[in-house]
Amino acid sequence: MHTVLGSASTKVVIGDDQPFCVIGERINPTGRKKFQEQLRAGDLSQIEADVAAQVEGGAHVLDVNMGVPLADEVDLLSRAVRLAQSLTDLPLCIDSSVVEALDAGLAVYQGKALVNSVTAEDERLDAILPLVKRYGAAVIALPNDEDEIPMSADRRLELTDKIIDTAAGVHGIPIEDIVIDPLAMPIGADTSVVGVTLETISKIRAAYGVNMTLGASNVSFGMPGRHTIGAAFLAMAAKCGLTSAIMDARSPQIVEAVRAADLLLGNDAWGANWIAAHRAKQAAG
Ligand code: THG
Repeated sequence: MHTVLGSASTKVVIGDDQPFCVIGERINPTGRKKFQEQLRAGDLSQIEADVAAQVEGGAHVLDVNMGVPLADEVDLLSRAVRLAQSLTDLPLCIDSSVVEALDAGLAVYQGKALVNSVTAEDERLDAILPLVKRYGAAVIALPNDEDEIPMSADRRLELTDKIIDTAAGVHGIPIEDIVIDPLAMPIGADTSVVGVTLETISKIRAAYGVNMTLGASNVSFGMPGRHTIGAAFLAMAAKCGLTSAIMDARSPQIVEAVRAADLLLGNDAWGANWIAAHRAKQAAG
């Protein structure tokens, strides 16, 4: 199953026979006080450095999130999408919980975007899926509903079923344009939560074969050695069937972990990508 994203000039394919897709998480003010203040003042200039660092780090897609308290997210997100597209040919993942902001971002986007995200809540499905369909985008969907973030893989599977029925069956969105987020939680809060995520990935892969992505940084939140944890997690998740992650593309440790996972899982014929990346690193000194 291939999810094809695009900018005006570049296509990116997510799939289990493709290199693991790195979605750079960095154009996001969460936890960044200075960036938040700049955005509140209408200054988007930090985005230039964030785009450059993630392209340099090997991102395939860039997530753009302008969730700043007390700011006009509709205006910020549409400006950020235009700015990011003027700086890079990589496709974008438009990340907001505000429906009007998603709409504004999609309206100015050139190409086929990834919408981040919808949940299994009826109200969210009704509001967001028509946008996805109208703009011909792909969408990330999270299997939680108004009642709960389920802590069992089987309940997440039931909600995935509801999402796919609604998106594909009711709204006519091609199943390959539905990317499920199996929900990654902090290991520091409860050491059983990542096992549930891995089980969810395996079960969704077996039942639907759809592409999946998740917020990889969630797993290591609050722990020391975040990148080591992220690297180990992503390699395991790739083996279970995860085909993409929203992750810190500036971290060589986690980016190299997914490139190594490609090689080890047979998604890097002759190790060509692995060896080319090694040579490029040597050449760069
Ligand atoms: N699933 C989906 N989308 C998502 C998430 C998810 N989008 C948002 C988030 N989770 C993924 N993006 C980020 C972005 C930044 C950080 C984590 C996840 C992060 N920021 C540092 C922090 O808060 O410590 C900021 C560090 C700094 O000061 O620079 O960790 O799960 N579908």
